[in-house]
Amino acid sequence: MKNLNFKSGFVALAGRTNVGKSTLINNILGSKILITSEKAQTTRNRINCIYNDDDSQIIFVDIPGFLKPKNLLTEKLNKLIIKTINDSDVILVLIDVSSGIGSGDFFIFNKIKEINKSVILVANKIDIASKEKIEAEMNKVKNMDLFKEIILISALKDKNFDKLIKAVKKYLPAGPAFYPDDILSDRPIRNIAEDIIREKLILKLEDELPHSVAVEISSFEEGFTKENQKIVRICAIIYIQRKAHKSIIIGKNGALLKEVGIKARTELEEFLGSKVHLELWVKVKEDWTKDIAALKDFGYDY
Ligand SMILES: Nc1nc2c(ncn2[C@@H]2O[C@H](COP(=O)(O)OP(=O)(O)OP(=O)(O)O)[C@@H](O)[C@H]2O)c(=O)[nH]1
Ligand SMILES: [Mg+2]
Repeated sequence: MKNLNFKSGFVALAGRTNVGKSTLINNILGSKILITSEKAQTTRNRINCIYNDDDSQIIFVDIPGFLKPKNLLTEKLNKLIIKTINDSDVILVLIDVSSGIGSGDFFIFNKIKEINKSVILVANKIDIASKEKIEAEMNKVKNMDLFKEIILISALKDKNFDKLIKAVKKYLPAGPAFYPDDILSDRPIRNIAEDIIREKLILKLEDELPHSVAVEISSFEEGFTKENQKIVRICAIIYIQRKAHKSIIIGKNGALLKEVGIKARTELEEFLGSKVHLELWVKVKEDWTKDIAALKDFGYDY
């Protein structure tokens, strides 16, 4: 029977880089569909992640964190953020209470003010912030009329998700589900695989390097081993923008690339539910973060 009280809509997650947007979505859905890291600019796409319960379908839209524009890539990513929040029904603005609310957060609040939507402030990382710190941070925002609600959570420790879902539902429009109820994300498997490899890579890299790698799967073939076991053979290319970075990515005697390969393969096997053979290549694409054709190739031109 049709449920006339059913609600459904798109909920964008805005916020600085590293505040825990992707971690929150993964843990609400109970499945690692998004990559996360303590480095900036981990998320580089807009990704719909689908939460279902008896009376709603909430499509959480993960997006990159707002970045200081410094090349074409960051400009494109910022554009994607604005477009996504404009297209959403509800906006969750995440802040990190442990590091505190700063000018980067206020910049985002001001951007969102220009858009007429229901906005919920989600104060994350309460597991590593003292009561006093949380109170001090909340004092900075409690008189702002931008937020319909303020919810304190820990994305990592699954704290207060019920309160958050309840708050989101209040502002979600009535209407039928957009997606079938048995899918978690609308992302092609290849993209997820590319991100899994990029995550393992950025976790090992320092400074600016994580921001200048891109991963592209050049072949993805399903087959069977001699023992008749399912196997996926994946060949991926890691693009860097300077020749000088090649030796860093490969590591001494190939050690770094090997470690990344093993970690990525293990997670890909879990994700794909089959054996995986993974081959990684490193190629230089000079200044690709400033090159429109390269951005298009990597799927970063929106
Ligand atoms: N202690 C603690 N750490 C958290 C929490 N939520 C996220 N983190 C950590 O914060 C880091 C950043 O998390 P992400 O989910 O990648 O952050 P993001 O906002 O998606 O970052 P971008 O994709 O770069 O915009 C990771 O190391 C997470 O483990 C939390 O509730 N508590
Ligand atoms: Mg992210």
